[in-house]
Amino acid sequence: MRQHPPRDIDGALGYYAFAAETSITEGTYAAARAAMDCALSAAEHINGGAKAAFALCRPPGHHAAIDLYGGYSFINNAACAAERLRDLGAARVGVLDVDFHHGNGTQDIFYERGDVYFASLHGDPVDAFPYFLGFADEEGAGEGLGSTKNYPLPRGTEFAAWSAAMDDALHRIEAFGAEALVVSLGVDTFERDPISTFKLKSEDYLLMGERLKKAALPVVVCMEGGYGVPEIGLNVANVLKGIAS
Ligand code: 5XA
Ligand code: ZN
Repeated sequence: MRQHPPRDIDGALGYYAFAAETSITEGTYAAARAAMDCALSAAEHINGGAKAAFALCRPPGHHAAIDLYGGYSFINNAACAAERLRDLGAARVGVLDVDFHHGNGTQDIFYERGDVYFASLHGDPVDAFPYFLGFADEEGAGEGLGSTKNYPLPRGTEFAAWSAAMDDALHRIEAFGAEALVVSLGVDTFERDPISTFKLKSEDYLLMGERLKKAALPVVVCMEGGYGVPEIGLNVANVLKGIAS
């Protein structure tokens, strides 16, 4: 129980941070705010009739929880998009997180909500960031019980096993009755991503996009992680091509 946020900046930094790698600089708020606005615009595009919209959010957002930052995330762009879709009339929204890292922030935000289904495929938190959430036995609580689904996957996971999990997640989102979908897209699932351990190949991202298209829901794609390799753009473009095919 933590009921008294410190007034002192050093204390506040520790109080609101769940990880130690995320710096705050002079431009951080403006950038985080712009990323959120980008996600909100994407949500408004699909509410206006577009089948899909891509929000190239930087910084990313899926680790930002109700009152915690970390993992380079300050404002949860995908959660803001989902909430905007709800405000604009979607009765139920699905959020599918396909970044290598669990979307702990998104899960936290919607954990007790029965109107937003959150599913995440990610490295097993036993040995992958963000470590503290993302286990298979986290299923939501209160009105949200049954609206959270985690797929922790082992090191070295290849597309066959990965896509079977995505298929299951999309079936659940469909069964939930989602009227719109928000995808937290990280391409740090790529085989040569320097900080992750999955083994997806560039051509797999095309298949990922085609499967998302098959879900036949208007979709907002929010950019999350992906690091240090020249294939980042290709992999993202392949997902978008698949959705647009
Ligand atoms: O999806 N999240 C990330 O890619 C950030 C991971 C930060 C690890 N220190
Ligand atoms: Zn990531």
